[in-house]
Amino acid sequence: MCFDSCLIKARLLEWLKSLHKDIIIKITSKNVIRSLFSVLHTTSRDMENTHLQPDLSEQNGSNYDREKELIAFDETKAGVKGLVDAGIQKLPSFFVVPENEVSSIASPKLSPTYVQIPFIDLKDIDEDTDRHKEIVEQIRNASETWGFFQVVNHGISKEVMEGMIEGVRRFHEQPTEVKMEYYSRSQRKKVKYNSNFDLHKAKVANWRDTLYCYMPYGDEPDPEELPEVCREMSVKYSEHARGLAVTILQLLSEALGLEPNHLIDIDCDKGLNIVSHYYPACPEPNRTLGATPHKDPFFITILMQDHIGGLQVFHQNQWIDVRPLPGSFVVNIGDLLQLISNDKFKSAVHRVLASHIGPRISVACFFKSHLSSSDRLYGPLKELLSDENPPLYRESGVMDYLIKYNTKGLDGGTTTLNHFRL
Ligand SMILES: O=C(O)CCC(=O)C(=O)O
Repeated sequence: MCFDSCLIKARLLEWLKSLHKDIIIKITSKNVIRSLFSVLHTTSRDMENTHLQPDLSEQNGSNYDREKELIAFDETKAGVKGLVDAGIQKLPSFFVVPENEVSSIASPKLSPTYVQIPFIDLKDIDEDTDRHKEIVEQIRNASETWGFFQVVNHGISKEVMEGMIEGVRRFHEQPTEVKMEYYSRSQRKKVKYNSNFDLHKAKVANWRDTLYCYMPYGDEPDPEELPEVCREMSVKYSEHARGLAVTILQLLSEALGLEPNHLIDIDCDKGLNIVSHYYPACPEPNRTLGATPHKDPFFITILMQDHIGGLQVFHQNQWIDVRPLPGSFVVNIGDLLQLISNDKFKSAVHRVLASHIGPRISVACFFKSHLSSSDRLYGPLKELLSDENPPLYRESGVMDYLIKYNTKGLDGGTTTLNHFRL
């Protein structure tokens, strides 16, 4: 048996013991994770039946050591998928949202069908001047009112989109012993995987695991650094996503009344983070979230989601479902674009619901400037300012912005922008 799986065994055992102090577990099975968690499941159910055992998710009493539990979970390097594979039926308490927030998760999932994020068809964008103007107008309207829109006829083929989703699935579904080689929280690693980037900062953990590939323009990782199971697709997908980002940033520049290349010229597309999420089916979806409400910190996000659904945007005081539309991308405005547009464009709060159905897979491409090669400061664009429209923010480097954003982790959508407001 390999060292890694012994380590997983030992850590899971320790964790289980800390949860169920009365259990003595003898490790005999090869399939350690599954058997250990079966014990957890069976024991917690049996004990519940005999009213002997407190609810695992309610261990907020004086004996509950949250940080210890987080560390034990992190050290398994198996992520949320590891818990699900092990047959867990009750959520560890660090995944459980506070009681006062449960109603918004458990309430009927579907928002009214007549309220949808704007849908923009990019067909003929370069063929016809009137059509081009119409699309710019739609993008302006969507960015001012929703901060979210969906695009179709964007030029990226179904094969590339499905190939990337499959590559992400292959990565997350390979044996833990293989996947754990990538498990890391180091800021320096361009390619890594973990569960909850903000595990030790956020109030509640999310029901998802994530693979991160930082692919800045001209400084991409050596392809050998990318996981073999999704290497080819990640490279191909990054090229296509970058092309689409250029188109969208040109349209956004025009929508701000600027030259088409304005946002490209100030490097809004140079740093690309491809963040590939895997949301396993959840045994108690009404008690946790796939992603806590948040705003994205960067300029724009281009998101591809599979057919499962669960993404919601907070609009006019209600959660609106972003329904999966085959072949489409979701585009949203990030905080930094809100800042440089001097609040003309909106960075909107969004979240992902957990579900009994899964896994759900999504791939978010975050566009920012390349952190290590740019010391550019970003403030409200001078071309947009006037006596009637004075600057609302002070200038900030992207790194400063991210440090501020990351100190809290996903935090329910309270805005980092306020720190930079004049
Ligand atoms: O998975 C999704 O649909 C959304 C992901 C997201 O909001 C994020 O990565 O910031």
